[in-house]
Amino acid sequence: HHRDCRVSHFRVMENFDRLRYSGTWYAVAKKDPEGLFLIDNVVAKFNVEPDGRMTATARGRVMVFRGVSTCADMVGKFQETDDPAKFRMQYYGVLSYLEKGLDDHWVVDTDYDNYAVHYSCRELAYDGTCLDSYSFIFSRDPTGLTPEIQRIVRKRQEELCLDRKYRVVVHNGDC
Ligand code: ODT
Repeated sequence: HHRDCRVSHFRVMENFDRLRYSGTWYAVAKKDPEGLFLIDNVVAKFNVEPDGRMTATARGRVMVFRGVSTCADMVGKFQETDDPAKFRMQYYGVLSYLEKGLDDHWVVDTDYDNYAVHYSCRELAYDGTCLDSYSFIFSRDPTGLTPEIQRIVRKRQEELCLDRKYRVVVHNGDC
């Protein structure tokens, strides 16, 4: 059969609970967008502010310009949409020369305690598929995911039409 790769048909987390999602997540795999930014040692910390809004910080090694990398702290604010698992992420670097922007930020799947699958499409094609996406696989444990959870994650990667597009994100203490 033919897989449905239209972004608007991708399933996301049902009844997403931002409080259970908060805390530290280690990126263990990533599908890069065009013009890679976050390279490795990526750690994201999600918070729920007193007013209920979700925010996050991310630290990691980033590409500053072609071939030059540095460790950076990024800050993100999340705007809500009609779907509780689909946000718009407004982000900027603590240092002005770092990337800034507004991206989709979808929580595709999570069990809150072990893994999370994130997805962002930056540019849609005429047919509703994605021309430029990035996606993070997050783990609560920096050493990785169990084989059982890896099976779930692989399924989600296929459903996002991104199977075999991911690379491993190393954590070696560089940042
Ligand atoms: O790495 C890339 O190539 C694209 C990513 C650019 C946006 C990074 C900005 C992060 C802002 C702080 C947010 C933290 C949480 C992020 C979780 C996942 C998506 C980046």
